[in-house]
Amino acid sequence: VQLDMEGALTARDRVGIQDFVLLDETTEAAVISNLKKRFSKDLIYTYIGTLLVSINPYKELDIYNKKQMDIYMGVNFFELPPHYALADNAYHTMLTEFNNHFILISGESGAGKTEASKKILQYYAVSCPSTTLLNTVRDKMLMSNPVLEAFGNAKTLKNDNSSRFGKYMDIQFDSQGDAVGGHILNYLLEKSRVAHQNHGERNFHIFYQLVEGGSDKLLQQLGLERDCQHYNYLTQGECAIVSSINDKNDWKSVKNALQVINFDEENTSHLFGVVASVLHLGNVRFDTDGKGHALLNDKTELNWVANLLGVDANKLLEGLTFRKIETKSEQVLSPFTIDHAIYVRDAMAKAIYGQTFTWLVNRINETIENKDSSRKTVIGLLDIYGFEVFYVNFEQFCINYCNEKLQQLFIQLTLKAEQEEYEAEGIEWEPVQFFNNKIICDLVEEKHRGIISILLQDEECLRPGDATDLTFLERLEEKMGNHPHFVHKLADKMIRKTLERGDFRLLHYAGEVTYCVVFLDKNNDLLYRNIKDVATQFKSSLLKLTEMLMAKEAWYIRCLKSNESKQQHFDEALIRHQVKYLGLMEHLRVRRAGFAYRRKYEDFLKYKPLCPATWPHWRGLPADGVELLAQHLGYLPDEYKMGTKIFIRHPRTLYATEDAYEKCKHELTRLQAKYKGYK
Ligand code: AD9
Ligand code: MG
Repeated sequence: VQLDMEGALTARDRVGIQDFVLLDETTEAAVISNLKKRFSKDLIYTYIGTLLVSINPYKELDIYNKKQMDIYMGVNFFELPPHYALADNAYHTMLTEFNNHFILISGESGAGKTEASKKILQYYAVSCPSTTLLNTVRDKMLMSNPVLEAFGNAKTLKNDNSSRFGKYMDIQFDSQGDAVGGHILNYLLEKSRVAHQNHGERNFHIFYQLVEGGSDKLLQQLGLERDCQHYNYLTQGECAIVSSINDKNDWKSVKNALQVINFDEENTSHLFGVVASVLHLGNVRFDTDGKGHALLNDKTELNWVANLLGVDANKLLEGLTFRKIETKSEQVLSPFTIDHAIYVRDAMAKAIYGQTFTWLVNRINETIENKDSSRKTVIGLLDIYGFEVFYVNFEQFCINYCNEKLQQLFIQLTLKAEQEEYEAEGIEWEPVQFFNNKIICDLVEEKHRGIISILLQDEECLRPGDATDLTFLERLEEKMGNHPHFVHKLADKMIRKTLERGDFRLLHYAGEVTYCVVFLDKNNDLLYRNIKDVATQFKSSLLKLTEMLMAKEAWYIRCLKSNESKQQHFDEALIRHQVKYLGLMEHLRVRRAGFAYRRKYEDFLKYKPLCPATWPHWRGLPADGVELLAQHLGYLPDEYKMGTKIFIRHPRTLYATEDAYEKCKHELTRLQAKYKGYK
């Protein structure tokens, strides 16, 4: 990366400005033009104060090497072009203040969240102090990535390596700043992908990796053919082969990674046995008898499933083709129709895969967790599936709801909290208007009135014969009335034309999405119940996540997608849309008018050695001490404000003080050593 010097106008013209706060004008056009200029020079990172904006370059840049990492270690935020400094500053703040942090990485599908989170993890793994023992833990943390991506990522229309689960990873540090362990929380894997993929999309990578890369012996043991086309679950999207993906090579990496994270032979073979069983299950086919009941077409695949999972084949068949009705005195088996049997087969495949994924995360946690009880601080990395407008399935509804919640968290912690703080502190302030998406979060999650509540209440109101998803839709329409973010077919004659029967549309912060209530097929009570359990669990796990994050100090990376075709091209309209909905302009306005840094008086007084004439004899209130100190340090009146703490407008002011303090400390230590020598 070239250093872009803010002072030199020519450099500015050439590579743009590295911090939007320093732009001459805060118009959207100026912001986009700056992003474009930088993008054309491969400068994909730009600051808004301490927030990092990143644009997906869709090409490998030589900026993620050890040399670059070394340059960024321990530097002040604005000394170098935006890159690793955010990760480094979170780390150093954690060390000096001994508190917990998290880095929220957001952006739509394909914007570069997962890549960013991997780069940060690498930075910590490479740059923190290390010992052989710690290196092992770090290798394990790093190697958990290819494994989880193999099982939890897939090619979608938006992204060839799209995360189909949400991931929150805590990296634990001891008081010396050594990365000593980690913990992963996973959120709602998109299990429906196991049994169904849209055109142009694939199942989870691991299936193709196994079929393409597994040895002849392994495939034979698992009863698999070396041909993806042979498997029902791998062919629906009609794109088993993807030019950007090398399944054979990825298979090798995954096998290697599994070894690093302590998967022994037995665990590994168990894991691949389960993966293979899902493929066999997808090929179990049914015929119908004269009465419309499902009959197994051929036993071969079923036997493989039973064999690989270690269950009784007859029991398995019974489960796939009969419903068991239990009364007080007896059990009755009622045969399924073909459709129902297929549904149960797919549900079983999804459940097996979903549980395996959870098991995998637990196993990884066991190997990376640091069990010693000494106090540790953490930096959490949040990389969740991005907002999408493509699908109508229920998981998509949850994914978009999750993105809505994270946007709300961002608003609360930045725009809202920041402005409220100025007001509370009595600091003069021109309020900045912003769109608060709380209204959409409420629409989904509010008690008694939100979509999820209506979904849960619905069961109680269900009468026999009422078994249609449209009753749910009617109740939604009735309850939501004229909510500005809910559109249904009764709302408007114009809309009625574009909305199909059974559809409703949400106006999310990031765009409109049409959902189809077919996902709530109540004829299928298993699916219906399953969805309700998901909805309930997901809502409460998101609540827990936001509570946990609120207790930590936040850093933000906002990822922008440069274009829809995965090319090295800057699509202005697409970028403008993202700049808008991510609230970057509002954030910039707040940052520009505001104070980048604030410190408690007691904390700021640590700089008192810089003013030896006054201290140690001075006695008085901390606020008065800070005022004296600020004057002594030459802070201009416009540069800082005093509330219940000191507010400092530009980071460089604080950094200059910090640098002077470090030098002073160094000098003191030197003198002490010298003095000791004399003694
Ligand atoms: V999703 O919500 O999981 O569908 P992400 O995670 O936002 O999405 P991802 O990080 O997977 O997107 O990036 C998509 C692709 O863009 C990657 O596979 C890379 O090919 C490409 N990419 C993203 N960031 C970079 C980068 N910093 N350098 C080079 C990148 N390529
Ligand atoms: Mg991702």
